[in-house]
Amino acid sequence: MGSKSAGSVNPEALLRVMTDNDKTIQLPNGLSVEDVKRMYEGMILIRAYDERQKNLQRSGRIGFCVTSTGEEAAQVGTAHALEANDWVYPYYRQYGVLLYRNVPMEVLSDHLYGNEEDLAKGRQMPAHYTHKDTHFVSFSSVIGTHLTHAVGTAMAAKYRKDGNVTVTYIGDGGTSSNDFHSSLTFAGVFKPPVVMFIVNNQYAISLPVSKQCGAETLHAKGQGYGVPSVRVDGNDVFAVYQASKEAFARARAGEGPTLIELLTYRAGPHSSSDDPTRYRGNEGDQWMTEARDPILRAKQYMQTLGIWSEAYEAQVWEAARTRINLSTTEAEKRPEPSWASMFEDVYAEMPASLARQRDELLANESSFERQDEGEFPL
Ligand SMILES: Cc1ncc(C[n+]2csc(CCOP(=O)(O)OP(=O)(O)O)c2C)c(N)n1
Repeated sequence: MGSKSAGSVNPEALLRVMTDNDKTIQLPNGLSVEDVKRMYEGMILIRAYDERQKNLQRSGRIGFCVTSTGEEAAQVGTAHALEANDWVYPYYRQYGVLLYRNVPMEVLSDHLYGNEEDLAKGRQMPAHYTHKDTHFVSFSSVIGTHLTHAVGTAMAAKYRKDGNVTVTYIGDGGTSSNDFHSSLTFAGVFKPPVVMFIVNNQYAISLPVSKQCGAETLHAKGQGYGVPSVRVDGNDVFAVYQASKEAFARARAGEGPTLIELLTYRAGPHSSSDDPTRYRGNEGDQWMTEARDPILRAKQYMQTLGIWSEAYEAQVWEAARTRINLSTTEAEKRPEPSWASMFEDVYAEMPASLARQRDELLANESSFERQDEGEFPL
């Protein structure tokens, strides 16, 4: 890792495996050709999912969506290094990590529609995915609050000595939140097995990083808390994997937390309610090139290795699109959650006052109209 000591932060240092001119790179330790293909296919699945989400939203079939186009490596590179029982505290842009953990596609599609099979029962905003079986914890829209929960979960793993690592992700904007400070303060002192990824996609909605923070890099923030930190080319899937693997190994060995800044770019809008051309023109197009797009960069590397072909590419896209389209088509047919479900999961035994309200609502259901959610504000 570039910087193991919290005392040294070099703003020039950026961990990269795929360089601009040299396509004869050495794969990080332990990565096989099968791994490379799995990572590549994982990135394409995210992009295909985004393509579908966008189309569904623009044609009025879902209310809102969040995409992560251009940030696929910052998800897949981390997910490939995780063990099955590790805990994940994402924010709204890491559904690619969930996909990479082989959850059924329905988990994502049902949530997109907020239908009766949605694991959040339609009570969360879209893009607040959750999946208990893979330790993928639901996100609170209040930016940063999940960071302290992640550190707490890692603290529990330390007490239990169960060997699990907790990872959490926060955007560049989120590093200005109070909870970023609280979580790093605690992590620096008690040294639980937690790895915090700053997904520096260079914007917090319309605000560029230069207007969010006076420091030259965001990984520099780790130094003040005594947390070792490293800055990584977040569009280089192999570098992201290498930094993640090293940090997870340190955490499992009892050596405590790591802060990893993944430098990437949000090529699309903040959400389906945003129009980035209004604050940055066509800047985003410059990040979808062979030199910068994480998928195109990995593809060039695979071409050099002789493990990429047009037929392979077509087959990977076809499989991804078919899987996603079948699943979203089914999700669209499922009914919305029942009104009675609003009253569930609050108390182990429903108090009589709540039961009365539920019965009254159900007795008068036909006199209420369901409201379309319309445009979301974010
Ligand atoms: C505490 C809080 N403040 C403001 C918001 C509104 N908000 C939602 S997303 C967002 C931008 C977050 O940007 P960043 O952390 O860089 O992540 P990105 O969306 O770029 O991936 C803001 C300001 C919020 N949800 N919570």
